[in-house]
Amino acid sequence: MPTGPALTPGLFPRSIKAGTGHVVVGPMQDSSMWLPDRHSDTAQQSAGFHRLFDILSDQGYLLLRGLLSPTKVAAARARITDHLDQSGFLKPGAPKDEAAIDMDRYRSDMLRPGLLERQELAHQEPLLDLFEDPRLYWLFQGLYLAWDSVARSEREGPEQIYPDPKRRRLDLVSEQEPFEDNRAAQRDASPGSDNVNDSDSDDDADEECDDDDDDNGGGERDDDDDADGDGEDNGSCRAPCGPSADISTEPRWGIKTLPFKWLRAVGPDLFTGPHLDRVYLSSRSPRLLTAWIPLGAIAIEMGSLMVVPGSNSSPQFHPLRTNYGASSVGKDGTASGWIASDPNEIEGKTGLPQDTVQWLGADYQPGDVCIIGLDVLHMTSTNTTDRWRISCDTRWFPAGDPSPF
Ligand SMILES: O=C(O)CCC(=O)C(=O)O
Ligand SMILES: [Fe+2]
Repeated sequence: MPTGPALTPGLFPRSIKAGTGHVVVGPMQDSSMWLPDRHSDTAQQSAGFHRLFDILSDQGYLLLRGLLSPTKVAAARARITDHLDQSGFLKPGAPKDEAAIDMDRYRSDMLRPGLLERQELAHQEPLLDLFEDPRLYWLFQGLYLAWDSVARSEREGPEQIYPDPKRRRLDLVSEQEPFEDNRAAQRDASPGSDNVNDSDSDDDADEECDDDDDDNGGGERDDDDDADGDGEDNGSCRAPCGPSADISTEPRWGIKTLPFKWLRAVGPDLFTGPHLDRVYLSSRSPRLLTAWIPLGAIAIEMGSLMVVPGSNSSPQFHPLRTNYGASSVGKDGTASGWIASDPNEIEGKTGLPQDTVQWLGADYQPGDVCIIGLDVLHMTSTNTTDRWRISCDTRWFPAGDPSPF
């Protein structure tokens, strides 16, 4: 078992291993109290989503505890642990649900689950049911409506919230959609029905992927920054270019989600290094948001998503956003896109004043989701346990915006 600093799980702030260094992590704030009641009227729902959008714009993240059904998370997790078991990645004799690692095998060979390349697995029913849960569509619809409304009022002065009756789709979501039956609803959705946005941008999912020098399925990092040496499932948000990248996805309620799912089983010593998603995910889709979904309980020590609050908005981080953030990496196979493997090196490498970078994290529970935008500095802590960290990043954008790929 890897060693780390003394741990006091559950208490914040606490010192944890992050990348190749150690940092002190404070607690992320749970914003789920601002989630409106799905059955409340449109004005109440939009007020809740405006509040959530404000927090996201200011802090760069939303921790939404209990957004998704823990039962659905358990079903998705069981599908992955079955797969890991059948592929020989679980410790023999240990309860499957623990996702305990056969450490001898882990240390002696370099075989890894490579879930990023298993898009057909990510698209199996219990997984896709979770990754494209109607609650996520509902959440992103509310956030993007708030975003539109704020942008409009910045352009045109203060306005009533959602005065345009065509935008009052929140009613449709809460009254007409069977929330527990999302896949069936999605299959039945047809252009022109009430559940589907009438945007004319449906061709964007079919656009050709030009990432021809990168066939790694969207996530492995490159060797020059590979602190742990194997680059497996600890990687970046690199553009997908594989068999599933061109599966078209129907817009629903004016929202699209990328069919590529960044499904990960991350082993001991591994992590995703500090980065902004903007460097991976093309600015063609500038309002792209990510929902990071833990498939099970993930304490920080198992390798969970951490953010630097305000790094997306604060003037202090302007140099980071405009220099590093404006670069585009991951296509030429030479740069991993991480700022550093040790988060303590970020200030030195980017010219920020010392101690500017303060991390927040969480011990995630099944059903919790973390939403991040393109410009918030984030990474994952290092997995210091002997279990697989299983999670998925899913990407969302308004159906009228261009697809990032
Ligand atoms: O889960 C991970 O390892 C990386 C997550 C991430 O960087 C993201 O969701 O954008
Ligand atoms: Fe990321």
